[in-house]
Amino acid sequence: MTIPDYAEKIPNNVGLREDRRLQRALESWQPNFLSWWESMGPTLPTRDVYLRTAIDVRGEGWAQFGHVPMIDYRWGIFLADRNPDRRVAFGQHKGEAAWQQVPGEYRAELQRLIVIQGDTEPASVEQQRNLGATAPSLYDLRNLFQVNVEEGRHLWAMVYLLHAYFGREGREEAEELLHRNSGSADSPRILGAFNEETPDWLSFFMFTYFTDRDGKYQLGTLKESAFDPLSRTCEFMLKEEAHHMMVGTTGVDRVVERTAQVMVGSDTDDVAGYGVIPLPVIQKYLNFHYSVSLDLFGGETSTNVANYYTAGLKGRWLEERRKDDHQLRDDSIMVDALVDGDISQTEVAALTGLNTDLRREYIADCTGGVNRWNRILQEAGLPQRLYLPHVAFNRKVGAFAGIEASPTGEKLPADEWERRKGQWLPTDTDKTFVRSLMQPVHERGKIAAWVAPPRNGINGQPFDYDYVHLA
Ligand code: BYC
Repeated sequence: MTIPDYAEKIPNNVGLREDRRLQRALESWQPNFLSWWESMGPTLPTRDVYLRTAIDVRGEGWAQFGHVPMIDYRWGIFLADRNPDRRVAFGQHKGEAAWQQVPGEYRAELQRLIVIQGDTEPASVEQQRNLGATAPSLYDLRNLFQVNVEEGRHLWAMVYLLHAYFGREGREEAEELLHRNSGSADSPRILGAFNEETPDWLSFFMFTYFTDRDGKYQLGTLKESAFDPLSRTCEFMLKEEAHHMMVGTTGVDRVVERTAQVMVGSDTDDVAGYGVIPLPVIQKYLNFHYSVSLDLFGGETSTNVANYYTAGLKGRWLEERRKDDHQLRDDSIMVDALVDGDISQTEVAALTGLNTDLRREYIADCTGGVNRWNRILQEAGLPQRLYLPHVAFNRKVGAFAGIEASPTGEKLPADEWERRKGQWLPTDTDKTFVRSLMQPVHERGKIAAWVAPPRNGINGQPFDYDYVHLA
């Protein structure tokens, strides 16, 4: 079961060959996926790319590297190994054997969770489709494409579940995943952040830091699911996701590092004229991507999430390490709220506050990135620091959706927000400036002037390796 079969049209470790109906259904979805990839995937023509392909689900040697034309990438279906003794770790079914099939009473909710997760994967490929044309180096270009093919594989992961466990409705949802498009007026992607543009590489690094990190946390909670195939799928996706996070973390590191170098070298904060991105602009991009990613966790209180938890569909981050009864019927939690119109907190049942619980885990993780970027500034001898804006800043979902707040958490009247928002969020001028720096560097071993080179190459290769052959 665990060794993927690469002789198959669809590489997989789920024994697809033994289930002809399912195999035929997925094989008829495959050309639709490929035509979606051709029309909505990366636009820069390439001959081949140095890509990682999953070949096993276990241990160190789970992937192999090699130059492959992207369209020939072996998108496959890989689930982590099954633990035959696995038990449900939380909710009303705690202690029962994990489910190998979808219980009828939870069909609609599970399908909805899988569709929402599945919808984000192709959305991000669509958002990033034009970035190849302005890549700062071949190393970065290769990382972009690696992220893209793996998001494509994550779509396959969700489509497999829809086809295998949700019958005709599941197959219809799988088609819809290819028909909705990021930013489309008629049929947009489901969640807000996935309809925003990723027009430049600073946005890409911020997206892979902040928005992919939401993916890490949501996949972490679905990995706890009582529905074992979903759990095993997410477990393997998280392995691939670590690279996406590395691209974001080190991408922002390298932007901050380069800006700091020029600030020190030219003895000024006003470095736009030197062809690097000023710290206040980096902060505005951070503010934007962080706040739209906070929205992805849903409302501070949600009966949906309480039901998902009680039913065993979606757990908490690191559920099994939590020291409580894993049912939470009598527990409470403080959540962010508007109290008498003021930004404050209120106590609610722990179950309805689970989106807040997950968002807090995420925020703590994001703090790690900011500390890291501030260390770069500190080591350069600079007094400036980056920060995470307040949770009420620029929110469109949840308790603070109806108000405006500054990055330090003061509630603002609408007219003051309108007047001052350009200090905190990227303005058209900022975006035009950042875009003006995005001149492609597609030459081996060279890099754009606004970003520092990486400390390490990919898979032990040097920075000046021929990571991508353009067409
Ligand atoms: N935009 O009850 P509430 C990733 C809707 S990223 C628009 O608080 P709930 C990736 C909500 O659907 C991870 N609508 O929500 C990253 C609900 O609608 P209905 C993706 C939103 O259900 C980078 C209503 O508002 N995975 O993998 O508790 C690259 C009330 O909301 C938004 C998942 O999200 C929004 N931002 O929580 C590639 C996991 N937020 O029912 C990939 C699956 C909420 O009233 N999804 N709404 O029509 C879930 O767990 C939950 O559905 C959510 C929302 C956390 C998204």
